[in-house]
Amino acid sequence: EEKARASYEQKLKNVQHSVSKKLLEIALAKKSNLIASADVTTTQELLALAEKVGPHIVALKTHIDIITDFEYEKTIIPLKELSTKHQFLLMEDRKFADIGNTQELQFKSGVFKITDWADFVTSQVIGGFESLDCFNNVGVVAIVGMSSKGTLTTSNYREEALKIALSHPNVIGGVSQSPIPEEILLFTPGINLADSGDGKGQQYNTPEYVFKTLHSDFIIVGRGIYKSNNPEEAAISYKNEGWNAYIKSLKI
Ligand code: 5FU
Repeated sequence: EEKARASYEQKLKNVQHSVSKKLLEIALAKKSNLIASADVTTTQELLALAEKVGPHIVALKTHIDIITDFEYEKTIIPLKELSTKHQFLLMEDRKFADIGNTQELQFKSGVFKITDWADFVTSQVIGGFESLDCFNNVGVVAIVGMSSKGTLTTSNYREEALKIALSHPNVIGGVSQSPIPEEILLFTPGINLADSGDGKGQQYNTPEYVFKTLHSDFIIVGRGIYKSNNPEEAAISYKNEGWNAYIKSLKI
């Protein structure tokens, strides 16, 4: 028997973490569940993309370590300004995967100083519960299951990963290609309307599929947007597809 998903309004009443609240508030205000993945390699491309897609997204996901000309002042300060101007959060997809002490150093030190600007980060939970303690000023999205072919995130792994995700106060949600308990938010990458894969192991689904079958909360779209001839138009399409699929999934 299928059960109707919890709405963003219902989730907003139940979530505790301030970052979860912000994400849900932005989703409702913009009628968007879209996170754009900015997998571009220069500051100029990053800022140009943020300017174009900013009004249509709830968050911009970065891999900040792929920016060739990264400079805190030239990259992060204007990016922060754009996030305020267009009301979106910054999600750094660092996928931390070490012991707590090392993750803390990677989070707070080096050139990126992720702790100073990210609203939320992704982390593997392979290092165990305490490895997530250092992220106490941001939200954590736990990697529960990956979208790539042959991933080792088997059902046993996912079950154990979820135990950590559900019990750790810093965790706001999980990345997964399977349903997860509705107490935390579900972020689903591997979304593309035109392709089913990328020839490098990525596997794609449509927004319609993931809202219906996984009860996802947020879709993450990379190449579908930033590789498009018109990234703003593409963002609007994914935003509308995602929102319509969400509305449909509210009905049993
Ligand atoms: F955790 C994950 C995952 O399981 N699959 C992913 O694809 C993260 N990702 C990220 O989402 C990946 O690192 C890319 O940044 C993005 C997907 O990009 P695409 O261009 O839409 O395939």
